[in-house]
Amino acid sequence: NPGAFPDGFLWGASTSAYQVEGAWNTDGKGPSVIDHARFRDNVTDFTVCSDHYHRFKEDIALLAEMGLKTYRFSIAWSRLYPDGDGELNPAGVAFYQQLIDEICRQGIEPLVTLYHFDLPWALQQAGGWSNRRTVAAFERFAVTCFEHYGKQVKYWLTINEQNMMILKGEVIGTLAEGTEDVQRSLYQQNHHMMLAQAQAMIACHQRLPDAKIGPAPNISCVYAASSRPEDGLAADNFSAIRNWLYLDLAVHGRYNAVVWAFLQQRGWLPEIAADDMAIIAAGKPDFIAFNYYASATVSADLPDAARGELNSKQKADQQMAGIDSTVYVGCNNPHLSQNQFGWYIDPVGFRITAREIYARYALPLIVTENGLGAFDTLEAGNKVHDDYRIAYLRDHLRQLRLAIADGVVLFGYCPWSAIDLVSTHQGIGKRYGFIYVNRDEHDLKDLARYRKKSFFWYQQLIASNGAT
Ligand code: BGP
Repeated sequence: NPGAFPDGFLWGASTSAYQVEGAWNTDGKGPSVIDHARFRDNVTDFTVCSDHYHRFKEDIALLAEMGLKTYRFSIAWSRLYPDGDGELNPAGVAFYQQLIDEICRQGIEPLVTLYHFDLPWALQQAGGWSNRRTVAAFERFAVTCFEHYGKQVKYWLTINEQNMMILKGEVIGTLAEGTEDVQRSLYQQNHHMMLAQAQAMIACHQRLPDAKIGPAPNISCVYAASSRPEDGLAADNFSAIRNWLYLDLAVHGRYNAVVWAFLQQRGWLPEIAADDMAIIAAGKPDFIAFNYYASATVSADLPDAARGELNSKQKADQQMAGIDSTVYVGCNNPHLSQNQFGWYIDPVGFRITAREIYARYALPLIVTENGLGAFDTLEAGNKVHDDYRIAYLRDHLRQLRLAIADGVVLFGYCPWSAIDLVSTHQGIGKRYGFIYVNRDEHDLKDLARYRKKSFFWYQQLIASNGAT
C-alpha cells in the first residue's frame, strides 16, 4: 500500500499554554512575557483564552472522542516557577499532574512542549535570554518537569519555534525594552537557548532513558523566484538563516558556516564560553519536530516593481533578523493561493520540507503544527462549516503521505490547533481549532464547545489511519 501511514502513527493536535489555558494569575501562576506584551489595540488578551484551565476534562474528552492518539500541549513555566527560578508552586505542579492523568486516562499519549514563548516575566526583567542565568533556570524547570511527569510522558519538545523568537524577536516579545544592538542581542539569546536546549536534552536522557526529546522549529522550504543562479543563491541564503542554523546546532552541534559568516561580517557573533560548544554537541535530539504553515519565495535583487506587491507575511519574512537585501529579497509566488491572512497555501512545499529535513539530518520526524487560520462562523444549530480547513488539511496530508512514500520517516502529525485558542497576534477571531469555542474578541459569552465539521472529518480520517 504505497504511501500509507505507518502502524502506530501518532495522529494528534496541538495547543500552547498561554493561548488556551487562561487563568493567567490563578493558583499562584506568575506573569510571563505574554502577560506584559503590548498588544495591538482591541485584540483579545490572554487572561481567559479558551478557559481550558477550568474546562480541561471536557476538552480532553472531546479530543478522545475525535480519536486523537497524541495531544501536544505546553507547560507554562511560570505556573511551576512563578518567578522563573525561585520557589516551586505546588498548585502549578498539581494542575499539570491532573491534566496529564486525564490525558492518559483517555488513552492519549501526552506530547509536552517545555517552553512555548512564555518566558517568566521575572527572568525577562533580569535580561531574559541575554542573561546566562536563564539557561540554568530553564534546565532546572525542565528537570522539574522530567521528575514530576516523566513516568507518564514519553515525548518531549524543548523549545517551540526558537527560530521565530530570534527572527521575529520584536514581534514575539523576545527583546527586553530598550535593548541596544538588537541583532547582536538576538543571536546571543539564540546561543543561550541552544545551550539551554542541549542541557535539557542531556538531563532528559540521563533521567528518563525511555523518553524521547527533540526541538520544534518552524521550517519552510524556500523557492528561488527564477532559474537565475543568483536567485538560487538567495534562496540558499534564506534557508540557512531561517531553517538550518537552528537544526545544524541542535543535531550536529555546530554553527552553520554560511550564517556564521553573515553574523561575523555584521558584528553580530555571540560570545561563546569555553565549554558551550561541547555541551551543545553533547545534547542530541532523538527526533525532529517541525511546524509548517507556508513556503517562502525569494530573489537576489529584483526591483520592487518586478517583485509584485508584497503582502504582510512576505514583508515580515523580508525583515527577518534584520538581514539586508544583499542577502535575499522576498517575492510574490504567482503559482500559489493565499489564505485570509496572506499566508501562501503550499501542500507540495510541505512534502519538500519533510524531505529536506530528513535528507539533511536522518532523524525521525513529527509535524507539531500545520493548519489554517480563518474567520469561522457559528451557524444555525451551532454548526461550523469549515470546509476550507478540511481542504487545507486534506491536501497537506496527501503530500505528507507522498513524503513517506519518498522514504521520509515520519511518526506523527499534530495540526494546529486541537481547539480554538487565541492567536498570538490576531486574537480569537483567527481560529484554527477542530472545536469551536463560543466567545468573541472581548465578549466571553458562555465559552461553550461545539464540534466543527472538521472535527468529524478528522475523526474519520484517524479511524482509517489517514485514508483520504
Ligand atoms: C506558530 C506558533 C503558535 C501559533 C501558530 C499560528 O508560530 O507556534 O503558537 O500561534 O504559529 O500563528 P498565528 O496565531 O499568528 O496565526
